[in-house]
Amino acid sequence: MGLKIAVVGATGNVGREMLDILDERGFPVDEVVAIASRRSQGTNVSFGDRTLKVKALEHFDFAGTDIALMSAGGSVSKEWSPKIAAEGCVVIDNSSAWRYDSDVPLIVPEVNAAAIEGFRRKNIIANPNCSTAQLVVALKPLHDRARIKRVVVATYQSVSGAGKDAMDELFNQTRAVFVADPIEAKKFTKRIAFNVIPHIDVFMEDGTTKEEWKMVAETKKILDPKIRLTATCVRVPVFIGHSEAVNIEFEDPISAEEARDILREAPGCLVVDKHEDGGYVTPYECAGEDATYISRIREDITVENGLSMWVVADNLRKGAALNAVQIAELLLNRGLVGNRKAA
Ligand code: 11C
Repeated sequence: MGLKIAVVGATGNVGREMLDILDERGFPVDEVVAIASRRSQGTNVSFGDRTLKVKALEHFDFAGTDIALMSAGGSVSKEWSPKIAAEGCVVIDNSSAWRYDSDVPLIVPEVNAAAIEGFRRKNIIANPNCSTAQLVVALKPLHDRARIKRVVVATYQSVSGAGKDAMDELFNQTRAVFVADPIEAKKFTKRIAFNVIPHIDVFMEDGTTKEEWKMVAETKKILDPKIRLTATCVRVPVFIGHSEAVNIEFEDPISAEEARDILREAPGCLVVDKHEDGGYVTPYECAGEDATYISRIREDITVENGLSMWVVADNLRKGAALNAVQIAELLLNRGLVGNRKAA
């Protein structure tokens, strides 16, 4: 028997991707329900070759639903996840609302699958921020081999991370540049077309941004609290795909060649690292793909046991929807869902 799955936030960038991925991966569902705010009630979304009519969150009874894939933002999740979880439906939440709660596991299946058992405490599982997800997939196998001490990362994040309106803003501004129309910036603090903006999410008191803080806190929770990490997060005029320039210091020696071999075998990783023109992956090429791509692996001789590399992934997939569906698969494979009677 298949499961009953609700996708909450089904009309957004990530919600639509969740529906596509459930279908693509043949997730065993008896029923998929598309849910969004009252504003979107009655609109249609696609699930494979089917069309689902969107239901309003406020009117939906979650009793009898096995898993809710939530991508409706932090404040909706804060209010609704505990209510949904109390109905016996496991919530896999894509927002930052629950990530730092010690009673909620923060899961990247390739990295810390065993921690999923902790979901029983609140019936909620958190999905990490997109920039963290792809980073820890690439760091984990190297950490297992040579123990990471410190990471310095600069991100190049696509506008889709900021939602559909942000994608429209990049499109409209780019067009406006070509036809000499005035440039309007609403979603971003400065013009994003033909520009880069070193600011994602709100500023913290110490001058870092929340996006940078999340990378630190989430890497520690998912991978190892001893890892020291510093990030500079930058928005770039790319529609889909986050890129990261990563510098790592290890406790033990590790060569670029060994790192390449380890990453070639690592779950979720794909190494494309030819030392020639085009022998690396760019975000444009990773859009629509599931893997975390790793290129430009090289030794950093300015520190003891240092490596640098380039990590790229589709932020809507591995950074959000795919990771959430992989968590649902993990629940299923471990027999942690699917034993409920339909309401
Ligand atoms: C961005 N990483 O690119 C953000 C989007 O905490 O889930 C995801 C924010 C989050 O703007």
